[in-house]
Amino acid sequence: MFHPQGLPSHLSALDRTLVMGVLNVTPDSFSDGGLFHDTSIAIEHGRAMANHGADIVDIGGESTRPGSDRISLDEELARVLPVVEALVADDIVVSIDTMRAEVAKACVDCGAAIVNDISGGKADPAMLPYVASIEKPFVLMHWRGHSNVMAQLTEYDDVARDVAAEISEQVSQAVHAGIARDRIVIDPGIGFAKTTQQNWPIIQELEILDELELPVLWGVSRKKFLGELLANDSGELRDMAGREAATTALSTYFALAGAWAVRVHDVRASRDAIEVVERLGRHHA
Ligand code: PMM
Repeated sequence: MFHPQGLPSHLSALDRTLVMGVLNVTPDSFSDGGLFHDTSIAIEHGRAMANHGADIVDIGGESTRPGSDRISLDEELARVLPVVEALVADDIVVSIDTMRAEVAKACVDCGAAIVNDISGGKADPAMLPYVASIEKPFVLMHWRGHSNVMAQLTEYDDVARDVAAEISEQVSQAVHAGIARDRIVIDPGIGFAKTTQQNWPIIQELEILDELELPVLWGVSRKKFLGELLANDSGELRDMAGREAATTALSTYFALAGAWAVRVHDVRASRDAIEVVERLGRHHA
């Protein structure tokens, strides 16, 4: 298990896959839409995830649901900042899930420990220079375009290899902008500019990403490709809550493969899965 530089030391000391709990402070996010929009409820939910074993709580204010439009900078800041402040005050390690440098900066200034940019620096030209100016880990996700157009951006020759090559290119740009390579975490962006079926080879051939020799974060929790896998005989997708067991099965698989972290809604289930993997001995699996 290797960690990015700049991680809080109590997390760097852990020799297991980390669990990042998802905290979407959005009225329309696809998986927990609206539930945690209210600031105080969001804060309580973040605390509950920490109590259930989340190593990191990932706070996002902008929905990335397929087809969704962007919100304003002010709206995004108003959603995330009070939640970041409250959880940081509780000594919870917070990552900020944003494509905007200004949001990243405001949250890091309030104590956020990690910047998670689903565009890997491609959406906001100020993001890479900003991240280069701080000493925090940077989660760089594979990204081809905003949520309102990504369904049209799914042409690949060999999806697992193409995604790895495009991530490698994004990493080069980040390094070129001055971000130390050893602070970067990569993420193949499951569900982003991929058809549901295209997600599977990326997961099946996950060793291709290892060639980049960077820590890997996986975000599969409750995503549509699982709903489709578990659809009923009439073709109706499995509902969100009914996708948890499949999510946990994948957390087990990623932990066995030595993933740096999994980004999940049900923190306890994935922590338990990782405990089992550790008890069995990851390296002998
Ligand atoms: N997925 C979503 C949002 N942010 N960040 C990273 N690094 N990786 C992901 O896969 C990812 C993300 C969308 O899912 P959600 O609505 O459940 O948060």
